Formats: sequence, C-alpha cells, structure tokens
Amino acid sequence: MRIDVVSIFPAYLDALDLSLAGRAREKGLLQIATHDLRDFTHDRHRTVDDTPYGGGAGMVMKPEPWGEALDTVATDDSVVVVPTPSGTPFRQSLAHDLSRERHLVFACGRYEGIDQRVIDHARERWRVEEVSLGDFVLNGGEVAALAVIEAVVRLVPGFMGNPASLAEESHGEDGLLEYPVYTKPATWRGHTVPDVLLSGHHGAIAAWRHEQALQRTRERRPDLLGDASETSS
Ligand code: 6GU
Repeated sequence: MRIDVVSIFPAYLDALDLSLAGRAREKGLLQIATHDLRDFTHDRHRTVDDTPYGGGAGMVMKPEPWGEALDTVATDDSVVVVPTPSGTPFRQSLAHDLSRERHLVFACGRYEGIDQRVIDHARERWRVEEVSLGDFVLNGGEVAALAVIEAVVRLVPGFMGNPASLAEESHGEDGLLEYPVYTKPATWRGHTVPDVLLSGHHGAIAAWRHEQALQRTRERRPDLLGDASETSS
C-alpha cells in the first residue's frame, strides 16, 4: 500500500515513523510520503487561504493549491480521504475497506475547511471519502489522518503479527465493545480478578465475557445494539 498526506503541517505526520506504520514501512509493505501544500502555491507568501464568499468568520482553503497537489500526488487507483468534522463517521468497516486499496491520499484541511469545489472536482476523478472521527472539533485534519492511517494499516495483511487479535476486538465480528481484561497478580491494591477467569472452565469464561461485553455495550454504546428506540434516525 502507498499513502500520501498533503498538509500545511507535514511535521504532524512524523509520528508515522514510530510503531506500527514504522515497522510496516521497514518491511517494505507500506510507503508513506508527506507533502507541504504550500509547495503547490506560486505567490511570494505561499498563500493557502482566503476569506469566505458570503461572509462569516474564519478562512477557507483556496482551491488552486489543492488542485495542483492532488493532480501531482493522486493516480488512477487513488482513494482521496478528507478528514473533516462534517464527514460521515469513520468506522471499522471503512477501515477494512480502505485496507484493501492500493493508494490512499489524505487531504488535511485547516481553518474552516477546503473550498467545496476541490472535493466536488476530486469526486469526478477519484473515490473520495469525507470522514469524521466523532462529534468534536479538531483544528485540522492531521491528527485525524494519523488515527485513520493507524486503523487502516494494522488491517493490511502481513502488517500485524497475530491475525486472531484483529477479529477479537471491539467493533469486531459481533459488533460489541470488548469485555474487561486482567493479568497477574490475582490481587492488586485490594482488587481481585473475577473468580470465573481463574476457574479453567472455558465455557463459563466465554459466557461471562459475552455478558460483560453486552453489559458494557448497553451502558456505553446502546446505538451499537441496533435497538430502533436508541437510534437517532
Ligand atoms: Cl476528521 N477533522 C477535524 N478537523 N475535526 C474532527 C474530525 C476530523 N473528527 C472529529 N473532529
């Protein structure tokens, strides 16, 4: 897989040299490059933003540098990923989907966003995914791109040591949150590990874990249980 990231703060992506993506790159399974959007400007001040048509607070990213950047970086088999708080929620299913692609291009916006024509034009040439990490606001797409890249890269075959651990986690096959986990010692600061986990009864352990996962999901994420009374639409 190849990943290109376009940003006015490419140094944000330095963290990709660490950990998972770093190891995948060392194995030659992943190529990642970052690009400074300002390198695609032509004025002396390397301007990337301007005031919004129609008025209002903040600045909007100009279309021309983005057009040149995407022309340079994207190819026929690219998927363009645009992190934005107004995107569709980024889910594990999309992470799996993107992990099967050959080339991802992340367009990291700042300010109040990128001129909409950049996205509209990109959709005429590439698959475009505008994604949000949740109902909160970041100053730009860089931190969101890091999160999406980590979620995708760990699913690419050969990138992770133990494929079983990929299926067994939260938002995995059964759609529930993960059950609580424990390790030694059996008592720590007066808190004990649940007896069933020390029992050696695999059936009882599996049943307990499933019940814990259900209880957690009911309490924290009832929307995941597909109860129509809990969904907003
Ligand atoms: Cl993807 N981008 C920004 N700027 N803010 C966010 C977000 C993305 N997801 C949640 N907040």
